[in-house]
Amino acid sequence: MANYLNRRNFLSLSASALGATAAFGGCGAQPGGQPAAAQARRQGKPNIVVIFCDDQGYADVGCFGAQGFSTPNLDRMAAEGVRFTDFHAATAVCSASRAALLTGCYPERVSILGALFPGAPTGINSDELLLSEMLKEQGYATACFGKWHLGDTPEFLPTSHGFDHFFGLPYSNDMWPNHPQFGDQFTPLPLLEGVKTIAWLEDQSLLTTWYADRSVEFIRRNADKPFFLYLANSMPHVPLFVSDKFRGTQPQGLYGDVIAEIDWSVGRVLNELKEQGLDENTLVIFTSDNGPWLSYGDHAGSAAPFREGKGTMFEGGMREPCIMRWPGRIEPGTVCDQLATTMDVMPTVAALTGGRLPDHPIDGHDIWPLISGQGGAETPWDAFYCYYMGELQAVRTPRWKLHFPHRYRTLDGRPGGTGGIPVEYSYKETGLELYDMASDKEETTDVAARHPEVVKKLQAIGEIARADLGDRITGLEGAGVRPPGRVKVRPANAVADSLAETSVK
Ligand SMILES: [Ca+2]
Repeated sequence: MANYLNRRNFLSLSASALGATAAFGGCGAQPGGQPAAAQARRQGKPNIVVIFCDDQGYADVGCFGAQGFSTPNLDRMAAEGVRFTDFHAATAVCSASRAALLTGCYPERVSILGALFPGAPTGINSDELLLSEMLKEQGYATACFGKWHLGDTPEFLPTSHGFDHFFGLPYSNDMWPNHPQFGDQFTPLPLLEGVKTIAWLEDQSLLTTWYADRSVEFIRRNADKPFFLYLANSMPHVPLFVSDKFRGTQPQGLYGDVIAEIDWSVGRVLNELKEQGLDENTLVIFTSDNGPWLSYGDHAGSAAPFREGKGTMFEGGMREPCIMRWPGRIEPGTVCDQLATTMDVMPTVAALTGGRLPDHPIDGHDIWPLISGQGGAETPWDAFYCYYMGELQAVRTPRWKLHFPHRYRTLDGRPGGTGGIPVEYSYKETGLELYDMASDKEETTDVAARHPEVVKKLQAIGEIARADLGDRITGLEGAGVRPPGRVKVRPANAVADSLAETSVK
């Protein structure tokens, strides 16, 4: 019988998890022997580390403007690498955003929209080539520690999609009976090792620590061969949990404590790379899946200075803090202000490692010229389609952003909730609105009337997008849409299909 985690048996699970870690890392190499081994393979394929946080906002990192908490490790990572200031998740919600990161495609192309609920009838299609599979084909050791959220039945889980190891949550950490509004719709939250549930969580205080422990152990154990580590922190998605190490440490409060612990986790990964002599053979990427969940108020982050947050395609919903570090290959302390996206990770890593890209179309671009600061390098994105839940809500060019008329959620100036209880959103409608991203990245002033020729050009881009990927606003089907994976046998704990497919989270 699986353990239920509460404060009382917290230590026992902690011990068992650590035991599992020890067994998992049992063939770990001796640290003393690593630098030489690592040196020998420096001419070989680089290690890839992607640290992907959940709902962390643009301003939730010190060097991106954090207020009330500090992130010394992320700031150091930026000082040693490149910081992107116009970097985007493909959309503003969890599952869809993760599908884009791992396939290099718009979520609409691979038909993973919104946030999949427990027992969802769909997941990532096995015909898609994931970043993990592309690297696995090249002999990489691969691990996913954290939140998955591309389907929770065995055929959709990480170990069926190119990952040797998975430890973490199959979906969001609020999809549990303790949800402040919808608890009666959820079954207990499983903690998975591979495809096996090893515990039902009632306390998430050690999640960030467990993921960090696993990550460090994985790096140590694979120091002499290429590896891909996907550290997908469950935090700072609500409900917020932090270990005793960081509780009460930041002036902002619990949210700041949670980010401080994530920062500590990043520091542990970077320190282990250094310890193992792998700094100069490892590309580390840090970013987030979407902007802050503003209705949670003091339990949400900040996208300042951008408009709105998670669940919208204003910049606050999907412009993310992004840092990349690779000593010797990336110029330290640089800033890239060119448009780039999470969809670029897959083709960039493919180019760096000599990996195979799929035969079917993908949407991302190789952005190594931007990452490495090649003189005068400009964004390869002529147009970025801003889709949310199948709706083409806006299109972006490097200079302009045109919103198509659509409904969006907003607090409309009201404060968010407190203590983990959200307030209700209001809903508003945009018109056909044009923003000049060069002078008004905050999207405050509609200049459509002043630039009719630009509006026309971006409307034409919108037509191209709709023909390819469809649009639920205009009811168009896209010719370039591929199907999701579908479960063969429905699990007993499935939430209603309608909820799974239509919920906006
Ligand atoms: Ca998210």
